[in-house]
Amino acid sequence: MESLRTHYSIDVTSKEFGKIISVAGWIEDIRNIGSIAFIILRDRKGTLQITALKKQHKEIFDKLVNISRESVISVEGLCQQSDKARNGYEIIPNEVNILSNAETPLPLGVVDKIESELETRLDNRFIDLRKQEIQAIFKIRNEIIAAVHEYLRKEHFIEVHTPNIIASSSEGGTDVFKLKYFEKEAFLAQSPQLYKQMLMSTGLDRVYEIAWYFRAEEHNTRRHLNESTAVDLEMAFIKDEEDVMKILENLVYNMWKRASLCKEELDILNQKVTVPKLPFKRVKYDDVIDNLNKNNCNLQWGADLGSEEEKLLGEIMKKQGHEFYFITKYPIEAKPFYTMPEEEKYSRGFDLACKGVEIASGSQRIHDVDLLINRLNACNLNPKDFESYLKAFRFGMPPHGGFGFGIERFLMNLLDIKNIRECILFPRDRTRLTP
Ligand code: AMO
Repeated sequence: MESLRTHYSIDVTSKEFGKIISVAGWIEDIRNIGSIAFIILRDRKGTLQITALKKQHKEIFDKLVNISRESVISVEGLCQQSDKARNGYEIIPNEVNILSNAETPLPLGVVDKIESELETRLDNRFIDLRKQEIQAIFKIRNEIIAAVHEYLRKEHFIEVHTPNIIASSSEGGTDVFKLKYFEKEAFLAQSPQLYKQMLMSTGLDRVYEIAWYFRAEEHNTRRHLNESTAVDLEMAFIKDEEDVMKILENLVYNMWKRASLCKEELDILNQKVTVPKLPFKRVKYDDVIDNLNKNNCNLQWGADLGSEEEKLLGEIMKKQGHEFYFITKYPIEAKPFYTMPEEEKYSRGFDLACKGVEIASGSQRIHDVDLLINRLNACNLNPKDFESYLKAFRFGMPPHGGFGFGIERFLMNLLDIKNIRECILFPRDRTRLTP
């Protein structure tokens, strides 16, 4: 089915040569060499050249050379082949309309050679996003999200939407944004954890959500956001966490594969994407600690890995040929209250890392309500605050598990982007609340 086009969004092909066509976009550049002017117009497809000849149409020539850069115009004119023009054709205008004037000076250049500071770029994100290399990130993001829907629906997961305004903290931690909810206190959800688990008691036994995470951690790092997105998933009737890990690695594989098909965008970003091989390596937490301590770390059993240790582990694993690896059998004390314990000290919790950065974490969950209450108490949480969640475990709850997989972390790894703020349109961090 052909998509609905607006009047101006023409993909110029050789079929248009010799015809009068209409185009519209932003003025990227104006080169006036006296008798002739070259105007580069940009739209979502790329750029094209408008060639204005003074002696042919003085009024139009004057109008075009006096418009400020980044103004929006529409042009009607003859499309003709030209070996000298950037795309092999040019448009000779016979009508020009200014749709919106850009003020001067611009807060940020679109095609300037000088690189601006990230802060300036984010302050002026609407202009930053006009750059083709920045747009490329979000076009790839769009593709990988499409791959998520495609793969998970094929595996019979249904997409759900759970509340973001909630009454008790979803991850049990203190890093929650509080807000006033009429007479009550509420929180912004750290994840859909409690709701996706409650859904496991309903018979909707495979669910996923493209979720918002709100985290009030005061960190200010290149890989943390205070508002981020994730693919969050839960599935019932599992044998153990291995069933969940299989879905996760296949999901990652499909997302990576879809990204590898974005040739145009990857070229713009000068990136190559190599689709990973399945299955991903599984390493037990105990072996990770041993391995790191053999490499001059001094980690106590039970500790969570810091970013430096994660990085070192990434290097060790890479030498062994593994860019992706699961860390499995975490100590129960290092995992949230809902994680299924195993034996005395361990759990059925895992992380998935890529090149030394955690990109997902998940587990088999506790489905027995008494054990869940024990774990809440052990984590110094009050079961009373979780009553509406616990209720769903009292009337038939199957064994289940799931994971949360950070979309911005994924993009950082996929495209080798150094700062996570580049991977979300309007980042929220410790100091940024606008735009
Ligand atoms: P966790 O807290 O480990 O697990 O989060 C899961 C994944 O989400 C991403 N992520 C973040 N990305 C950017 N900035 C942040 N502040 C941030 N916090 C998390 C990471 C991380 O691996 N409920 C569990 C998941 C589950 O067990 O289903 C959870 O939220 O990629």
